[in-house]
Amino acid sequence: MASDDSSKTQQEEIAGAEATPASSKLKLYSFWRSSCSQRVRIALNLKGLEYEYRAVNLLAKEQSDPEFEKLNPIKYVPALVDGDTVIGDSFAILLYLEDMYPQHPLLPKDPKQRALNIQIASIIASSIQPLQNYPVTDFIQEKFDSDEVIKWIQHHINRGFTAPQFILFHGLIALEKLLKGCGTKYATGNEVQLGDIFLEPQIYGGIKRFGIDMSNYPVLARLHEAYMEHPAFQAALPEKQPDAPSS
Ligand SMILES: N[C@@H](CCC(=O)N[C@@H](CS)C(=O)NCC(=O)O)C(=O)O
Repeated sequence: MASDDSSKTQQEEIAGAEATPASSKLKLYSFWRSSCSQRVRIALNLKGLEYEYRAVNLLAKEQSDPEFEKLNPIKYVPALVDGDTVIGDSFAILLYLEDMYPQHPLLPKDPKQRALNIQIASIIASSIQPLQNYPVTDFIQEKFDSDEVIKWIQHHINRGFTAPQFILFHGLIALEKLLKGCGTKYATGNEVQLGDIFLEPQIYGGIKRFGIDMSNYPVLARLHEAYMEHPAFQAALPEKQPDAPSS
């Protein structure tokens, strides 16, 4: 689904992106291991949208390249270029895609279900992922040793999955308990929706990178298995991306 144009320099690619007419293919600036990029990859796949994959190597600090900074002043991936529209935040990108490309809707019409999806997304985007981001972990690593860094990340991922922020808007039930009761294939229904798009990259990264024990979260563990069977999620996996290391 994704294509890589590795023959060009990043600057040439960005210059190309800026000059691109509105009708041409979407361009996603992404890093293979970035959970925020993974969210957008899942949504693009779900909506059947072809895109060019523009790798930004976070480990080589390419996010600080002045040309990339023009696209996204906060120097984070992902960034999406759609003609002359440039968006540099995964949540904003997903809402933009939802408005522009309504096929496979990500947000249900029912206000409660809609709020639940946004709540799941917001908790992950605001209260979990930012605490494991490189600027934070690099700072901690400077101050402490690497064992302390992994403990910090595990603490915040665990806390995020069970903490009071996971209380639903219409009742004081934690998200894990509510999802336990829902019995649908995915978090908020039998179709993949916005909440799922945020959940899976967080769960996947938690397992693969941070050693989170999912047996503490049976509902989330079951959902993870369902996501792993879904082609849109499979194609968005970190190791399937063109910039992923081969080994
Ligand atoms: N709120 C932003 C957060 C983006 C973000 O934190 N991206 C990370 C990768 S998942 C990043 O680019 N980090 C760059 C860095 O750590 O310097 C979004 O959802 O897009």
